[in-house]
Amino acid sequence: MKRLLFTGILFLQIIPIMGQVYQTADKKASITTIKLFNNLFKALPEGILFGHQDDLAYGLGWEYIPGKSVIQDAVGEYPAMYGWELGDLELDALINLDSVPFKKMTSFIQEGYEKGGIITISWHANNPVTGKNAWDIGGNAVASIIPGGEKHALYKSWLDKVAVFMLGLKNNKGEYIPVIFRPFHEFTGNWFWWCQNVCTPEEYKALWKFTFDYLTNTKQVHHLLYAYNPEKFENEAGYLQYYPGDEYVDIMSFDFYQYGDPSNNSDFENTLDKRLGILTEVAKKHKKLPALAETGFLNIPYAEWFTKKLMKGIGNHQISYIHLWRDGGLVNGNGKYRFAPSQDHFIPVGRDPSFMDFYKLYISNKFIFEKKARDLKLYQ
Ligand code: BMA
Repeated sequence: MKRLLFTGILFLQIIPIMGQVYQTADKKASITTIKLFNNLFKALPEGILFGHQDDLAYGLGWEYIPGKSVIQDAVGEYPAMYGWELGDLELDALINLDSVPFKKMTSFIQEGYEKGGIITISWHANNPVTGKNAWDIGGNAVASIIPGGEKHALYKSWLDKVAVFMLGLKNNKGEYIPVIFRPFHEFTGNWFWWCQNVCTPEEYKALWKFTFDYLTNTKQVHHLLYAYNPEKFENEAGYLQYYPGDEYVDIMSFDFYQYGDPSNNSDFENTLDKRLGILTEVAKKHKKLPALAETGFLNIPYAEWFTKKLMKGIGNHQISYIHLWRDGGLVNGNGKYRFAPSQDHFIPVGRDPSFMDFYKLYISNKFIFEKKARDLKLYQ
């Protein structure tokens, strides 16, 4: 009897996760999170999910208009992925560093999820030692917040707030909405207090592991997928230099932007191609999802950037998603810059010259927007 009961319980636990081949880093991840992770692997041959930061909150010349979306304005369909940002949450602020109220952010996350899209969250946390923003690299901040460091207790109090926010993300059935969490990104740069110029690999790994353990084991947050995310790297060893280990990471990604004048060189597409090659190989070996976590060309001054540069660089690499960075909203950015094309009358010379090119990307069938994402039933 006892044995039967035991087998029964075991069986019940196994049924919902049958056919789930890929293990999430959080061994207690919610069923929906495990399903999302595995469905994203299954979706790899279907195309690349297309995302945009702060998409539902604001765009050129508007903010907080219910139902409005930058991508939907451009192509008639919402994106498949919505990115949001936690910076200043740790200070108990009601609005984030880009002027998005956290309460609205929670509703936007629910809205994106109900459309069948996926959610990713970054965190430009303030410098815990100097009290300045994320771009202040002073104070050996990472060494100071890991276990044993002077500001460790402060960092724990910050994670308590992150946990409260994450635990407030529920769907209309009361289940937690899975989130791709991408803290301490672009660490191979030199502009954040967690970057490689001010933080050793050991310190970074200790920070990552502590963050993971604290959120999962202490705070019981079990609906996060963790995205590891350098900026530049030249080979697999370079990519893995700050890697905390397979048991702490679900997604392997990187950020890569276009700078300069792309009309006279092929640097962007060549480097993107090369790095995606390294990424997809290493991700396959480690059974992680490969993704381009941030990309774009500020104001898109090269009208064919989307097809001739971005799509060219991506080529046939199978990655889970790409994510365009945010446009400048009315308050933060003065409505003056953008990463996504726009049909708005705020563009001084009529329709955004890159718009038609973006439309070509949209109809290329290589990318997944709202409708296909919904058809893929990523959470079931
Ligand atoms: C950066 C810029 C900043 C913004 C930050 C966090 O790359 O867009 O303006 O505050 O991301 O979203």
